Amino acid sequence: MLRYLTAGESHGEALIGIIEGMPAGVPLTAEAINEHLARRWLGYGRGGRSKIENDRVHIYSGVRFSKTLGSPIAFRLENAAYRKDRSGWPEVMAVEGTGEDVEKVTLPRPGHADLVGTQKYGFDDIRPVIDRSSARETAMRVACCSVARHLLRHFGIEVGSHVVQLGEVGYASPDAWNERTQSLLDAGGARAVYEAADESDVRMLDPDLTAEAVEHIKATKKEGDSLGGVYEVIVTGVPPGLGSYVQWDRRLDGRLAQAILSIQAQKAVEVGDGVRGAARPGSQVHDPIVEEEGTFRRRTNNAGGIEGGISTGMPVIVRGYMKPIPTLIKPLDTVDIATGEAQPTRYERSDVTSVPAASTVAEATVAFVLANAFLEKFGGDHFDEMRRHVDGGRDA
Ligand code: EPS
Repeated sequence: MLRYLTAGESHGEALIGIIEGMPAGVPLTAEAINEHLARRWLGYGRGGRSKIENDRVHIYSGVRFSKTLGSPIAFRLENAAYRKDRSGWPEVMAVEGTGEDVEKVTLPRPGHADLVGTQKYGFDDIRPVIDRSSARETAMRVACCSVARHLLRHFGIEVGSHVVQLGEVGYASPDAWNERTQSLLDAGGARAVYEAADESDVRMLDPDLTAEAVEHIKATKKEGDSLGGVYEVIVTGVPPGLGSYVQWDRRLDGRLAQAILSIQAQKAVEVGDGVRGAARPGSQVHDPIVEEEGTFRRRTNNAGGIEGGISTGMPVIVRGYMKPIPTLIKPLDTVDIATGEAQPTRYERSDVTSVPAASTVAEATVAFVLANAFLEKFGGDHFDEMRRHVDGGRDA
């Protein structure tokens, strides 16, 4: 089983991650991970921090001569913001000392972890909550999960995503983008989808919607506000039989939903046409089964590639819904935790939207879940052993 842990504060020295459970002998380089770290910074609407960071992972263990060893893989990612001249972060985030001279943050932002986190851990300063609950953590998550993603790639499984709604700008319904994604999937699987989305300033496949979304972000920025949105993650090359209906925590759809909702600011998940399907009669929802060239197929894929918590062999499709970022320029009502006085929130550097970034983080977390389900079925201690298991499974 694959598992990973991340550590690090947004304005601390660095982010640290460990992923364990990779078979030995899998080709892996830092460059393969850095590619996805760079993609996480894509998207119009990011704030000043995007000009400071240049995320490049340093691998400390678990890889030798560009191949995994089966041992834990340890990563480090620098926070360039910490090292920036006169940033003040080394003092604010000092590991030792009393912090007497450091100004406390006492105005919790509505919608953020600020208030609940401060209450839960008994702080009189919101800074530690801000720094660990920050989506900066997703940089290390992407690094760890990209290892899983590369394992899948060796078995022809690709994960891609595109944004389908940004604030109020979006497609009328999935029918409006399905044709576009289908032609990309036919041409090059989910990889073709993410590569096409990466060309757009907001990771939307439609150029007109891209232009509209950029204008929407600009106008929202002027208002001092923030935007959420929706993205779709598609996985191609998934063999049938991953996950199971026999126990709640083995259901693939449930595991994917948890992975998406574990990403900061995600509030809802949809598998296949889940939301639309809830309003339709069953005869219009369930994918008819047909026999083609000696195998079973579904004529449609409303189920998003999962039936009974098990992959069907059709593309896996999940959508994530992100709320607007809770750090706004426009003040919101709050209460000072030091004095109990009603106050407006204070301006802090932030992004207007990070839906395009969230879509790439979702790709990574979805890859992690699928790689785990893949290892459960076809796992081995070495890459070659896995390949034998996969070949055997294919024959079966
Ligand atoms: C974030 C606030 C911003 C974002 C950050 C997440 O950082 P800062 O407060 O330093 O301007 O840029 O995202 C990242 C640093 C990143 O790597 O994605 C927040 O409060 O969640």
